[in-house]
Amino acid sequence: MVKFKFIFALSMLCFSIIVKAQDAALFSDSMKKDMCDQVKNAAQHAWKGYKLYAWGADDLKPLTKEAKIWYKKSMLMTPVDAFDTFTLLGLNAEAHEAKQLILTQLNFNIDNDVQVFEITIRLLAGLITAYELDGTKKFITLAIDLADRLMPAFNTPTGMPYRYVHLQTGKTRDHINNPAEIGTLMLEFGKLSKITGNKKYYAAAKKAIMQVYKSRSVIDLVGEQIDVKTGKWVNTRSHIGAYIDSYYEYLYKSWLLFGDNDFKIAFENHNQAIKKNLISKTDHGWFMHQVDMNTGKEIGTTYGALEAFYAGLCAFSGDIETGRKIQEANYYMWTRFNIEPEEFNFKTDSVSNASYVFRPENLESCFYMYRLTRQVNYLWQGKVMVESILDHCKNEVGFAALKDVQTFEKANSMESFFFGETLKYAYLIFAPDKTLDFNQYVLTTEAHPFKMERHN
Ligand code: DMJ
Repeated sequence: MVKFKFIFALSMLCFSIIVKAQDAALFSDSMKKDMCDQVKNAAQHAWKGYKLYAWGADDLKPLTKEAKIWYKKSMLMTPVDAFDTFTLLGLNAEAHEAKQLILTQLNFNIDNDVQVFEITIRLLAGLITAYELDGTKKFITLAIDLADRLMPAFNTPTGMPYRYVHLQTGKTRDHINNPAEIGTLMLEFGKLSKITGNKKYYAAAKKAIMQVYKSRSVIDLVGEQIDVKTGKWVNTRSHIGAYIDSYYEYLYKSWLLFGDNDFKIAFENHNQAIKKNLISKTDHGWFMHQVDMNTGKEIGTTYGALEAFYAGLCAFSGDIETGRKIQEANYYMWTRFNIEPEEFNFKTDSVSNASYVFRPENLESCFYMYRLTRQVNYLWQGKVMVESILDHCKNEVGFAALKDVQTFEKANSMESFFFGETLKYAYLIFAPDKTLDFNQYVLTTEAHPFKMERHN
């Protein structure tokens, strides 16, 4: 037993020396270029599969080689999410094909109710960025038409939107909404006001996100679900994961994009409360847990792929040290289970949801950490994460999500955010800074870059 312990300790020591040496090792320009090329090849491979088996649909189902359509008619989720990624990656032929498809086939006159949040972050954002990058007027005409069809969702007593709205009739449904789906409209609707000069979009989205802020608890946290008719919380679980995450992200980024101080004040109050109430410090880095929004009492120790975004946001908003500790936990989560699982319990070290659906947040934080610190260990982290996705998710027609990261069993899904976000961050980690200049662009929650307004 003593001998075993000695061998174990020795091998751990060797392992940590190798990791430290790797951290310090030079990551040469040709290695960066190789990573960029790998990502470009992956984007081309996935697009080829979409073209062959799902042309004109929302997504490709990579295992059955079928088209997936979200609603009654395709809204071209994949081409719209992918267009700016192709442009940034210099994949001009692919960008051209996506553009032609959008300009000739996209039409929002669909007899269906749609989820306001998903349609906004993928389509409205994608079209706005396409317009800013490419200048073709039809992109913004489509964006305005879509936004006008979504606007009835905001007609509630509180100004916080319903979750669903019918694209033809404006009929709404689902009055129990959540901070992420309410708040993560601000960049898109606000930007549309700036582009068109019509203030109604900014006003509606600001009223909605600020209403969530006004509903915060005495300890400056928000819960998981709120009734948009009454303004009452119906679920007081507080955390930085699903249903809340990008509400915080949009407060900070809305301040950056529009220079409106109300967003800054709100973000800073929340950010302090998050750091005070939600961080669990462990030997593997700092994870984030769940509490009751009113008392701050811990009610869960689940962490996962979505939560990983906060390291980047934290560093980007000025606190690099906390970002660093959380990214350490993010990377632990990734390497502990081959590829990060959707959720695991960081206290018991056990997986509670083993899927990997191409979530980009860990790569996103790695990108911010590298850009902000220039520390080469983030390039090594990026390499490990990106290569594990490319190796284990690839099939003959594209890339498939994983049902179980522990067995690498594949799932029949290739989400449009694989193009919009995952491949984009994978590329940006290694690409020259000028590919995306922090001082000129703010990335939306779906990683669509919006040009910054000049504000005083
Ligand atoms: C994306 O649609 C967005 O990043 C959203 O904020 C969260 N979910 C997915 C990616 O995980």
